[in-house]
Amino acid sequence: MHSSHFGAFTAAPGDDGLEVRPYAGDADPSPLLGNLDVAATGRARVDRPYVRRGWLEDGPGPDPRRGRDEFVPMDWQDVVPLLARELRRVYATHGPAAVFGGSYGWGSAGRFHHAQSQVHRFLGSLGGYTGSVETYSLGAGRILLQHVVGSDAPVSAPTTWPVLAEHTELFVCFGGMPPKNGSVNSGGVTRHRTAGALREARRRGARFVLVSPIRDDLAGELDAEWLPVVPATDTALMLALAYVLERDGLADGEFLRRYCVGYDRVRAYLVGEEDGVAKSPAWAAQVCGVPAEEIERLAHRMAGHRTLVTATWSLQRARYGEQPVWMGLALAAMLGQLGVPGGGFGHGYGALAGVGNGRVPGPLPTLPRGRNPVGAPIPVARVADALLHPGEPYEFDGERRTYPDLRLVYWCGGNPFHHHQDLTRLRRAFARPETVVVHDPFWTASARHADVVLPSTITLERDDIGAAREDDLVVAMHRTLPRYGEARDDYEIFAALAGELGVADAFTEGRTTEQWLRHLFDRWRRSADRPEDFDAFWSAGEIALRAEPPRHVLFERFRADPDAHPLRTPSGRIELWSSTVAGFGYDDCPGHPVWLEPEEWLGAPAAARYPLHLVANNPATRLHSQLDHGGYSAASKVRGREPVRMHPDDAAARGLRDGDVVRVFNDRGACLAGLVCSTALRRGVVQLSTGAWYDPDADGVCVHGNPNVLTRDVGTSRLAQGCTGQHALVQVERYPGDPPPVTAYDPPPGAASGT
Ligand SMILES: Nc1nc2c(c(=O)[nH]1)N[C@H]1C(S)=C(S)[C@@H](COP(=O)(O)OP(=O)(O)OC[C@H]3O[C@@H](n4cnc5c(=O)[nH]c(N)nc54)[C@H](O)[C@@H]3O)O[C@H]1N2
Ligand SMILES: Nc1nc2c(c(=O)[nH]1)N[C@H]1C(S)=C(S)[C@@H](COP(=O)(O)OP(=O)(O)OC[C@H]3O[C@@H](n4cnc5c(=O)[nH]c(N)nc54)[C@H](O)[C@@H]3O)O[C@H]1N2
Ligand SMILES: [Mo]
Repeated sequence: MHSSHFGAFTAAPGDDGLEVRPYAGDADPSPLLGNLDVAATGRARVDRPYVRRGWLEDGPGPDPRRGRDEFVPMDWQDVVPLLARELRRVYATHGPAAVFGGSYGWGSAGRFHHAQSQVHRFLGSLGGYTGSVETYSLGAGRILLQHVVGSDAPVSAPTTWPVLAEHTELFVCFGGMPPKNGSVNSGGVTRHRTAGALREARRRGARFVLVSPIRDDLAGELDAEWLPVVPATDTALMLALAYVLERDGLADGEFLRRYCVGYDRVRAYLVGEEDGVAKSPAWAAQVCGVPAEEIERLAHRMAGHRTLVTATWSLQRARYGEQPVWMGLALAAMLGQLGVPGGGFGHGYGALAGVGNGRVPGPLPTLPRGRNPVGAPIPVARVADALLHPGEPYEFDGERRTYPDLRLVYWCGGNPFHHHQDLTRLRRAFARPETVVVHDPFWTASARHADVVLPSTITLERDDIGAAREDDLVVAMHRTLPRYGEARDDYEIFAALAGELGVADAFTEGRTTEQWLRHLFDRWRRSADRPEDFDAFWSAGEIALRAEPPRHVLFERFRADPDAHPLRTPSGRIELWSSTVAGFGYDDCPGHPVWLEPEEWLGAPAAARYPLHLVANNPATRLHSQLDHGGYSAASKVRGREPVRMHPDDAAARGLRDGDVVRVFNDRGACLAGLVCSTALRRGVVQLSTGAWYDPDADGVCVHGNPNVLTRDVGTSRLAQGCTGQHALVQVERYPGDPPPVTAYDPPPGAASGT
């Protein structure tokens, strides 16, 4: 057995590369397994340690050549003392806060070789590091929910699938529940249940409303009614639905009085007492493009049925992303069905396979991350700001903070040149530190922008234990492939560095990898009170933690008795108006949900020059940037470029045809992509998913199709400072002449090419 973020499987080297068979117990295995074919090849792999020539010859220091320089091959025996010396210098001269070890990223499944835990333990053993908080996934949603319901329960403990499948009559899905996304779960997923649960609900007679600019955000078999909303305007639509409920006496006054605070403020805003604008269907229709009559009708349907309001995480991965989450919750509160089986609110159903599967009780076998005495982590998506503006102040969740002075960046298990916005700016930011270290199995753009590149093994090249919070099994991840080239496990790399730096005992605790696996297993077994022993587990390949997801209803206890089970908010109630948030005085996130016009949407002045709204969503054919050169991802490319989808009318207006190589651009940058015409898109909207490996030409144009050259590097608001990468305004035109070759998977100058 083995495990990945997109499913468990068995694999063996075969005649045509790696032969992969999905785990037999998985009724709905992920097509992303189709990218593993390249795992047995050396394509795009880092074969040995490398050091950037400019850094080697001129020493550490800010350097605009990062990402354009050539590399010098090194032996492990030379690179380990070299890097150890540099770490010693930086810690001694600048202290631990000067080391950025946030190292955001998904890495691979597997609890011991979890790259971020490894790098955090290692840097912790050296005295600590500046870390990061929150995620690119749902930074705004989680921080907002902490304030308004006192926890992230709508994300981490939402009503589970069996309950929805049985009780929900109407699913109103803002952003849908994209089938492509349910295939993935952080830490692994052995049984994919999302599609099956939705099918069951449909069979029972549940109806679905999809509110999204893109039709395929819900499975076709669910027969959804599609409301092709203008991107970034969901809050306006939600406000108008709420307005109708209020106007027509359909709001549940009893629920709002007993379980919520601040509805009077929301009501005043809805009816126009606050700002003179009634948030009527006619008002919203002008903003969101959904006709007023349809808004009226939907509001009445919602009030007349057991209704689940669900919002994808994409809604909050955009400017003012706090608002649709808050307003979605407020809308559900007005329906009075929070805490009722099948009704209420969810945030992120379908975003990950685990959402709605319920949590397994008790601990999991995980590697302790160790201590980090350095406080004041940065909000994760503010990394370029931190590098570019050391010592400058910024606002975050009610605090005024100062960016640290970062001198060394250490990344292990993430790909910032995949996940961050405005990559041209990120390049400038990466020119600032004195040293950048990256561990990765592959020559990613982040590795290319490093000074020291250390080749990690891939998960198939090592033994590990797989487990995830919302999954049914603990998986024995058996080593399947020999190591490529001179790749080493991150653990071994850190152990060697720790030895050189005199902290071996603190880091390794004297254990080999195998001893660690047994140790983590035994510790888990004791605390979870399990009978199995390691050897039996290892040969069986799996341990079942449960057979089925539990039946759980969000806010059920709170509903039963809000005095005995108050929420962890200042009022103990759902805060539709938050005195805490209001007290921060942020005009970009005031005290109750509001419609705020983002700088980039189809109604903004900027749309005169860039009239298309880009949806840069998570990719259907891979996990982020991982295995972009794998078979399933490669098959989706158009003339070697990432597909950009567009409505045929928008294409015709530009004289474009299916299969054209096009240039997608705005003031921040440009990329090439391959055109796919599709009526699944609302007119005026184009979709270019994330994850094509960044491949900048001399002018910084990504010739492969990474949308993060186009997105804007700005926080959701001063409250959450979340990632806003989902949206940008762009224009699209035909690329004249022969497009340049894509070289993203070829090694950089000086490095050997894998086979
Ligand atoms: N425009 C835009 N941008 C976005 C988003 C968006 O919606 N729009 N979505 C955002 C979201 S939600 C997320 S979560 C981020 C994801 O961003 P990331 O998590 O950074 O993306 P991955 O491609 O998964 O990067 C993981 C890296 O770890 C490496 N790796 C795998 N296994 C190992 C290992 O064992 N050891 C080491 N050292 N490395 C390993 C992989 O090769 C890969 O380079 O992207 C964000 N970026
Ligand atoms: N196959 C695959 N699955 C994944 C991932 C992956 O890389 N590949 N990444 C995983 C990760 S880390 C995360 S965080 C989740 C992310 O989960 P989400 O954030 O939910 O995923 P996205 O695909 O970015 O966006 C979902 C859909 O929202 C719609 N949308 C965009 N903007 C708007 C808007 O303004 N209004 C409305 N109503 N809809 C909008 C888009 O059409 C898009 O397809 O996905 C996870 N699942
Ligand atoms: Mo994410």
